[in-house]
Amino acid sequence: MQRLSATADFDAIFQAFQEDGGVIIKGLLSPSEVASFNREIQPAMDKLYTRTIQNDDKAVKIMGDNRTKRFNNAVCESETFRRTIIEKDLVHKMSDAALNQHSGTGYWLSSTQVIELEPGAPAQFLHRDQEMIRFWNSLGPSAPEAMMNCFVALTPFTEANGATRLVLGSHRWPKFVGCREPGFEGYEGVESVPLEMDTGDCFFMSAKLLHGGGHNSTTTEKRRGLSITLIRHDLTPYQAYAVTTPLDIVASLSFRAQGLYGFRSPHWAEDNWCYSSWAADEVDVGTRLGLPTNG
Ligand code: AKG
Repeated sequence: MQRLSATADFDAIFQAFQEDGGVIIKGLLSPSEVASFNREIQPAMDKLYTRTIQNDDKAVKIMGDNRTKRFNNAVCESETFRRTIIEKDLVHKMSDAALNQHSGTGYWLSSTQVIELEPGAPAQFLHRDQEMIRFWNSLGPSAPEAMMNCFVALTPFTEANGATRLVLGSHRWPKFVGCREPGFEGYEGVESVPLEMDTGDCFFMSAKLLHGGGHNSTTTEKRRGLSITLIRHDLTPYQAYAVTTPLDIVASLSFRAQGLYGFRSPHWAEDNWCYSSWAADEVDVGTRLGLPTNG
């Protein structure tokens, strides 16, 4: 995977993403942004439920056991997230380039998930993020991108502490078979490499690339990452943020971030007189709710 700076030529960044199925952006978050985000979410991380699925083999392979913590509500807990992280222009430029072709209805959030692997956490099974939309794999490698993951390292990512495993070139395999499909035999034995990153780096990943959380083989280190998954607006997100996010939090977000959370209706760029999906009585959702149009 290429490692580029956030200020590198955008076309070079996007070309690397398309060719390799992902690109690492060095230092997308500054050390102070990472430190304040980690501090702001820590009380919620400390209160996270203890998972009770450790005896269910299939669920463990998918979600991890009680040493894998998943936290979905950064928008409510973190001012740094609301003001800075969700406003990174590169995230929006990449989303626009990857997800806004063909229909032009834009993109919204599928999820924002902090994933912390505690010492001993088992490796996750290899999967493609687009398997969440079950038929997308059947469209093959040349299909438009359904989703894109911006995976930010909130601690160092090392092979030992469970850096995400990547199967290089798997976004171009001639046939994609989903783990829920009949006849799926798993990817055991497929060669993968660790996505080693410094704190603050971000991996922009195609939803066609096979990957999975690694095994944290250390006895003391926690590996923490923030997965921001964006999805074409035509598709249904993983997390129902439009149902669960309080309006006072939404009102504090920029217009563009309100849209990410489902509180704005997409505009069709070329014929915006047309009916839009996700509307409220044919008007913009945010207008109907009386949300402020923050810059
Ligand atoms: C997932 O939960 O779907 C992931 O791919 C997580 C990857 C990781 O934690 O490294």
